[in-house]
Amino acid sequence: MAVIEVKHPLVKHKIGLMREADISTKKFRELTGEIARLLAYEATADFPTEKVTINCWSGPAECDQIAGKKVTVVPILRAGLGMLDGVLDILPNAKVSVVGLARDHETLKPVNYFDKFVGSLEARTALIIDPMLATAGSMIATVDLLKARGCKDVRALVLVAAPEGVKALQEAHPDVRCWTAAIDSHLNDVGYIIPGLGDAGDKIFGTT
Ligand code: U5P
Repeated sequence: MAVIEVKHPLVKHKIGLMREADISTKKFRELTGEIARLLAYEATADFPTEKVTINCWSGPAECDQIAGKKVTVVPILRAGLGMLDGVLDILPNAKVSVVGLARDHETLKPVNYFDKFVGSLEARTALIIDPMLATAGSMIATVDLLKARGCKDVRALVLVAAPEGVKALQEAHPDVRCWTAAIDSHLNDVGYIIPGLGDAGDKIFGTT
């Protein structure tokens, strides 16, 4: 299953709150960050750990430590930036790579206008963040860019996915796992997710 719907009650509650039509920018931003944190928690559940001995107040103690997992978080500009702080809250040492993709409103296809990747991606887990998986064009293009640079472990976090995007991502990149807070009904004829959240970038940046 390449797209995993997180069914935790906190996630379901928070994504429901985000659907309110008259939600404030402040509330939308806060909930984006809170859900991003919970999705990152789920998406890192299989990270391997190793035993290390530390100097505890009571003497030497054996503890678990994440074993050599290096992460780069990859926000897709600009809406993905809204999820960045939440993910970095629980992965404070992660590097950040940035991909700028804009949607051509006529073709609905993503246009890559900027990217900046951290050093060696071969040894890193990439966690792509973008609030919406609609056609999945942006996500697929970002995975293409990461794989072309040698990244072997690519994961994604989105708030809401459309069935059309789920199918497209699975077909293009069956090895990529994507955690989502909801899988919605469908895409409308201009590529918005229904019921969805509207334009997530506009809501996070207060554009409208
Ligand atoms: N997008 C929304 N709301 C939608 C559908 C798409 O904000 O209902 C934006 C997101 O910002 C996301 C991009 O970055 O479009 C994903 O589109 P796509 O490439 O998956 O079609």
